[in-house]
Amino acid sequence: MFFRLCLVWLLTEFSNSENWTPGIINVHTDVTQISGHTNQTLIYKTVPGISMPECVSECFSGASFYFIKHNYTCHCNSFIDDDGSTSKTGSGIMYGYVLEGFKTFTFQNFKKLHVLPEEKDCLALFEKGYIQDGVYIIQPAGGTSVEAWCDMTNGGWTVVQRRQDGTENFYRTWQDYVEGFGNRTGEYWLGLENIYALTRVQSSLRFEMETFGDILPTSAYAVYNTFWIDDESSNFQLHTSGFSGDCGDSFTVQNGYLFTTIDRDNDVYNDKNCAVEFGGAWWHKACHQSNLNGRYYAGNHSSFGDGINWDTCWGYNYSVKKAMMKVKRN
Ligand SMILES: [Ca+2]
Repeated sequence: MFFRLCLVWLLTEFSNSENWTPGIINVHTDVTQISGHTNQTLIYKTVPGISMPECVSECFSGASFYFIKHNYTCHCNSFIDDDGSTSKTGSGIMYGYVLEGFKTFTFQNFKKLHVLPEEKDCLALFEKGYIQDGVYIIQPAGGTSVEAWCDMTNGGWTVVQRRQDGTENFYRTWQDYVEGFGNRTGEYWLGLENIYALTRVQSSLRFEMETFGDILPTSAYAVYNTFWIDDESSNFQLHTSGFSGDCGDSFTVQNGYLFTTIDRDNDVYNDKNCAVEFGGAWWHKACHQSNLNGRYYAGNHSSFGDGINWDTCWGYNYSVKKAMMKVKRN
């Protein structure tokens, strides 16, 4: 796997970015502290006369560079893999405030910066001028910093769940679902704690799903203009309403129910655990009309209701190719 990671040190005032001046070329080799990136060499390159939004944009264009204004810096970095090739795919942005300035900057410092507050969600980043889809660090109010895929194309949605190729295991425990898991550039679950923190402000939830093209319709969406979950002491009880969409409402029926995982039965199905029965953690009743954390069956399946199902559209025997859940403040 090749990784490319963009690091953007946040400016407090973007409007002054035209005054930025180039830093010096620097090379770090000790980057193994960065989660998910090991055995790689990091190269900085200076680029003069570039604004913060341009810096972010450059992160996704394949260039790597570094620049500085006083103690505020913006990094976009490319990782070079062991075989010497650079990755042009994948993306990520991390950003923060360099307290100690460029001269003393190290990746140990970066790790400290990593946990400082950033924008609270993808919408806030979007409103700051970050218009490229990708991985950003967010810190929901009252929550902790977490990486999330931001859908900027559609105006700053924070992706909380994504299925697309079956590479990630979603048959997981309570603790995994609480904390989140997966690769932010691929399949992942953001974590119930993070979803709880994100939805403490009035938010909408949008589902987007896509089939393998062998069934109609080939895609569908559903939006709920009210969506929040309670905290862990309430087993992340679901609150949602205000459906609109183009292939039926398979989620409102879960409203008011608690989250159930394979090792934590909070559903109302006596004697059975819905997450075990249907292969996926969800706000199960007894049990579900939607099951987006279900098994990745890749289309038709003879088993009942244990795939990535959206019943009102494709029934209980078709597991979609792609599914996404994303949240945005109203
Ligand atoms: Ca049960």
